[in-house]
Amino acid sequence: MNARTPFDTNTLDQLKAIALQALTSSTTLKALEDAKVQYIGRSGEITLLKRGLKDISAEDRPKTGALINLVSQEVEHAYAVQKDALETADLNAQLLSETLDVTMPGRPSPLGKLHPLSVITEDICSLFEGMGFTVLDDNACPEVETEFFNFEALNFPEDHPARDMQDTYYTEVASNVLLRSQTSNSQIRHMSNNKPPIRIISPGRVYRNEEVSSRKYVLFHQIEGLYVDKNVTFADLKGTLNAFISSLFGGNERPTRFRPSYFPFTEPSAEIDVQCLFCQGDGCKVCGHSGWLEILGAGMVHPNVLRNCGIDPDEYQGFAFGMGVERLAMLRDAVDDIRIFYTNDQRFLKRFQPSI
Ligand code: 2NL
Repeated sequence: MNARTPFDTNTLDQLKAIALQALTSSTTLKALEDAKVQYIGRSGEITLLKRGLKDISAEDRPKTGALINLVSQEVEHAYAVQKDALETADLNAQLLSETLDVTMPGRPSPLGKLHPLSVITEDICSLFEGMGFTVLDDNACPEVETEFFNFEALNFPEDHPARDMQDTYYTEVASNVLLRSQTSNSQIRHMSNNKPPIRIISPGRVYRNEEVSSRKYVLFHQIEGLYVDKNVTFADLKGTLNAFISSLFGGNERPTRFRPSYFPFTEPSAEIDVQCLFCQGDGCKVCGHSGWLEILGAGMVHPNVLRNCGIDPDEYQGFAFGMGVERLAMLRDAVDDIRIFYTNDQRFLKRFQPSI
């Protein structure tokens, strides 16, 4: 009996057609792998046919073997082609989903700004630095201070009204401990520890027990300045402050007016007005129709103050001055209510230019 011929070429063609169909219609790599396993995997239908060759007569084996190999190669090729196509499609889909349009505008991240009080404080300090003054580190000086550094060293008489409970915040720590009402404490400490020549600027926060209004608040910022050396005169004071005022308000020389005044810590003392920035002296609501705005207090350091700090007033003289930062910012930036500086109202803060 002839060895059986399990292969009928029609069956082989059908198997090939089914396998090719299964592979080429796979739309995912998973389906493709499943089809591969089913037909040309280790126990796949075509693989099994190859294994069956050993049962075929030696006579038919080469021909049948060649046929099966041909089919197997075709199916392998179809698998490789489809695999390549699906992998390329997957990659394209991935690239598409990860596409970045580098020309798209970025999401804006709001820029922080320095507070207007910080801006004007820096402006003022750097103007004085340009004239040889050194800015004292406000963090190095206490805001909770003793009566000695806030009043006594500054030649305030014991019964001076500024020492009164109405103006100064006293603490419950001790009867002589208070919140400083001016930054002079910083300068007193500096003068006590350093020898002339002394040229310093002391910015900082000060407290006064005021009735709150659009012009007054219970805290404000002050910048004081002090120059102690041999042969310092009132002319030096005038020259320095006139130069400062013109630089701060910009442009040409601004007319100023020095009026006699009184402070316990300076003698003689003056209050300094600048010609109104809004009406140029013609008179308006801001300057109360006087044409002048008061912006500074100043004077020659009182001999008692120098003495209190261990400096001989016969050898050294000095001038000193002080200004309210809020008041200057209100004038320069046209702000009509001091309280707005402390509310963190974004509509107000956004008026000012980004500082970084
Ligand atoms: C002000 C007016 C002033 C001073 C402050 C001062 C400091 C020392 C000695 C002498 Cl250590 N004087 N400071 C002088 C005159 C005026 O401040 O701030 N008005 C708002």
